[in-house]
Amino acid sequence: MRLYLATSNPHKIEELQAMLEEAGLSIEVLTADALGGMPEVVEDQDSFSGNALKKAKALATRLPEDGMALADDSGICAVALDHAPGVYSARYAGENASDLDNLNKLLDELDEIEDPNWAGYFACHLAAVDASGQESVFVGECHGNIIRQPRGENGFGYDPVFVPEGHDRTTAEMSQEEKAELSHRGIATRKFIAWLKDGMTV
Ligand code: ITT
Repeated sequence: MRLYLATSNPHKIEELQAMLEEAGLSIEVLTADALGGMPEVVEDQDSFSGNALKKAKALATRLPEDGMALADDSGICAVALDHAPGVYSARYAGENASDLDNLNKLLDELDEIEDPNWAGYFACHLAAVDASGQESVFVGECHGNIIRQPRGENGFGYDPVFVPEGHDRTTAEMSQEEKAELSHRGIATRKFIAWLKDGMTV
């Protein structure tokens, strides 16, 4: 079987590839580039699962018979902001916003609130779609706190302002392996790997 990662985010590709390769599955892990690139997808669904399925299905139209498309829709949810930015995490500060713009917008929104609740969580919904159109979704969440002063150089996106429950470092201060142990993407990916191992001859 060949698995095609339906994402154009290089950080997600790196994290997913590392976890899938470490799992020792006898599958080939490729990116959308092997199928001519990731098709343009408008992420207009109101749920992570809806957007993840939309991305996986878009790439699945190009799959070879033994292929499977895997898409990740993820984001950060702040309790004090009624779970925003959520599905809008990648464009919270506008359509072409950078990770830094989005992170600053999150901190600005929280600063608007007097004595805000800093609790939040990352969510990752992984959608798998095979060449016959069969769909499955795997969910992971990582709960913790958002912090006012960004810390750390690793990871991407909102990592510098997120400290997982039971830890005192941000996910940007952790190695990729440490982050994968506890992250939303790590949890969802391990569920996907278990499902693959359970149901398929790989
Ligand atoms: P694709 O749609 O091509 O996969 P994207 O970056 O646009 O890439 P999303 O629409 O799923 O992905 O948006 C996710 C955003 O949420 C991402 O841009 C980050 O800002 C944030 N995010 C998701 N996972 C994260 C993580 O592990 N660490 C930090 N920020 C994360």
